[in-house]
Amino acid sequence: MNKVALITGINGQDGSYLAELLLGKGYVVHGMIRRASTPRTGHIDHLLADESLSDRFHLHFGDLADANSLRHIIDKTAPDEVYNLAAQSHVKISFDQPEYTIDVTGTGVVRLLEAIRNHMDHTGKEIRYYQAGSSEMFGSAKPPQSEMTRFEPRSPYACAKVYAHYQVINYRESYGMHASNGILFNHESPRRGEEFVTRKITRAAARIKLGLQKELRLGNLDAKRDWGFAGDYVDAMWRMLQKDAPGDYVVATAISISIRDFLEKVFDRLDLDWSKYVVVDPRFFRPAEVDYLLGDPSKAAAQLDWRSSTNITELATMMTDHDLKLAQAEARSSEPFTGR
Ligand code: NAP
Ligand code: F7E
Repeated sequence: MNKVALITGINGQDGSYLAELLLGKGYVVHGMIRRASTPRTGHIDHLLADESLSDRFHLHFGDLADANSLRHIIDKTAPDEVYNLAAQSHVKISFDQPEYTIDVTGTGVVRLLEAIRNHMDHTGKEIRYYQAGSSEMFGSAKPPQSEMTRFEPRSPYACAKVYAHYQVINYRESYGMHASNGILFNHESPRRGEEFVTRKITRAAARIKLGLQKELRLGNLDAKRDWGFAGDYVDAMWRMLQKDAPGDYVVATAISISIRDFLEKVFDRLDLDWSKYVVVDPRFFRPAEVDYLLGDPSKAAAQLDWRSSTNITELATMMTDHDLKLAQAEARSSEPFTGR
């Protein structure tokens, strides 16, 4: 029998990589998406178009803000594993929309856990749960940060993730659920949303190279992040749910560099000097900043046999080369029509 997984946020960066991973392992994969006026399935269109997957890949409309939809999807799909990747995931936007962020990213987790608990009570079936926790929860805690480090959150997003983290532990301890928290440090890819800093940089640098853009406006260049490749990180999520016992795991590369250093890697790849194009714009500063994140993934290495396989230079190159191709296509499509 194929295992059945439900992924919330399946059309996001991580959801699309996780869907590929699980389908490759023979799972039946159900994904939850929100209705949008313009379809947002770009990252999973190749899976939807693959006829060989038509009996193993299904989408359902639902929302973490809507408990009924969650109950309905859990009852209908009866999954063995639930990966909760959905969230309002942008830290700066969480300052503009704190209540909404807390409702979706925090309370939404309880709605989903209740739907799972209810299904388990009625059917006797075990459902394993993965929660997409974040290094943002560490906030201003001194690096390196591990599972033993105290959370010092610095944004509504981070506070909502801390709340969700403890609810997962609460469901584990109160109801014996196999519920695990991944504490994932920043992970990026060519599928990263364009409003996150790495992708904003690779998109802009490639467009600058081809004369499609003149400058790049950014906020704080001094913050340091431990950036890995999303394709590596979804494998750690899966490994957590294959363990006999649930747990909490830091997933990181153990290398941290600044935005400034990342800029240099990307612009160097394109033979450009970043300092000629970057403008620091206070509009992109945050009310409170997280200065320095550096993960200690020793527990994941020892207990999950997981390791990051893509270093930051390889990641910057992968994203820059991808975005250069996008910019080349854009340049071609904006060439004046010659009639030939
Ligand atoms: P992402 O690309 O922003 O994807 C988030 C997904 O959540 C999207 O599919 C989005 O759907 C969906 N979503 C948003 N609000 C929803 C709602 N109310 N109900 C249902 N779905 C909703 O994020 P990601 O980078 O893949 O990250 C996945 C998860 O890991 C998130 O929970 C994030 O907070 C967490 N995380 C990410 C990182 C990272 O570095 N990437 C690190 C640590 C933790 P739409 O397309 O409709 O908006
Ligand atoms: O910012 C600085 C910004 O938005 C990184 C999410 O996936 O990872 C992500 O959150 C740093 C910050 O990621 C700009 O101030 C400078 O210090 O790419 P980001 P994030 O805030 O670390 C964590 C682990 C998550 O869980 C989140 O879901 O870059 N920065 N200038 C900028 N950031 C942005 N977005 N835009 C700028 O122009």
